[in-house]
Amino acid sequence: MINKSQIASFKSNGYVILKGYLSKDKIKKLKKEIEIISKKYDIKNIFSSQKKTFWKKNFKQLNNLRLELNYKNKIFNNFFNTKLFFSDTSKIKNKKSKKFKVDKIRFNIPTFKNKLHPWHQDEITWPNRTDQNPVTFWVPLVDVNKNNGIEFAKLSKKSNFLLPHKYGSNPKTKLKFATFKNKKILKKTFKPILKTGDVFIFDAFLPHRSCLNKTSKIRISIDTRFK
Ligand SMILES: O=C(O)CCC(=O)C(=O)O
Ligand SMILES: [Fe+2]
Repeated sequence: MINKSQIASFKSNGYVILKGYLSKDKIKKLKKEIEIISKKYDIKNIFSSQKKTFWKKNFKQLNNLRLELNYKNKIFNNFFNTKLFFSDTSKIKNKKSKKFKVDKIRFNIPTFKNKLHPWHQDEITWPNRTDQNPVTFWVPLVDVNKNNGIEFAKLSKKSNFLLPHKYGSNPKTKLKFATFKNKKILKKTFKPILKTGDVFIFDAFLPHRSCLNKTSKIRISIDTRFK
């Protein structure tokens, strides 16, 4: 459960780290499910260290696996509706929370650059649902650090508006790969070190991007949202 000082910190900074927020057991069960479903896609030992050729060879099937987990899996769908996320969002917002239906399972595959999110604010990525200021619960299923995690801007003052973005070059993914026109604000950044069970929550205006995965293991994380 989120405490008062964490709520205060979230409000003044636009983010807060919640240490030991979920049980390790809960995360283990999600990983177990991934391992079970991954067999269907002929992917063995998905959470082990693997050579680059393994990730290359399985790239397509990993994407199919991710899509199944994201959109068709009961256990993950239940996780997207975790009661604790609802109740803590209510506490943060001082009103009854609702689901903001953007839930993603991210596969950050070793050394693959092309699917990584460049610097952005999440507000740009849902043009039909702006001004709702959802809270994102970013949940790593493996330990993360500067070599496989996520990077945030450390601003002198919390941002409350959308900064100018330029769109991605592919019309199909132009919003997904939108990035800041002016990168000067990104002088100071931080990459949280998180253990399984820790959760990072942030608002729609906090600039962030994916770290390149420099390890030999996949980084899987979930981002799920409430308003
Ligand atoms: O997990 C990542 O690498 C980036 C995720 C992201 O941009 C988000 O959760 O909004
Ligand atoms: Fe994002």
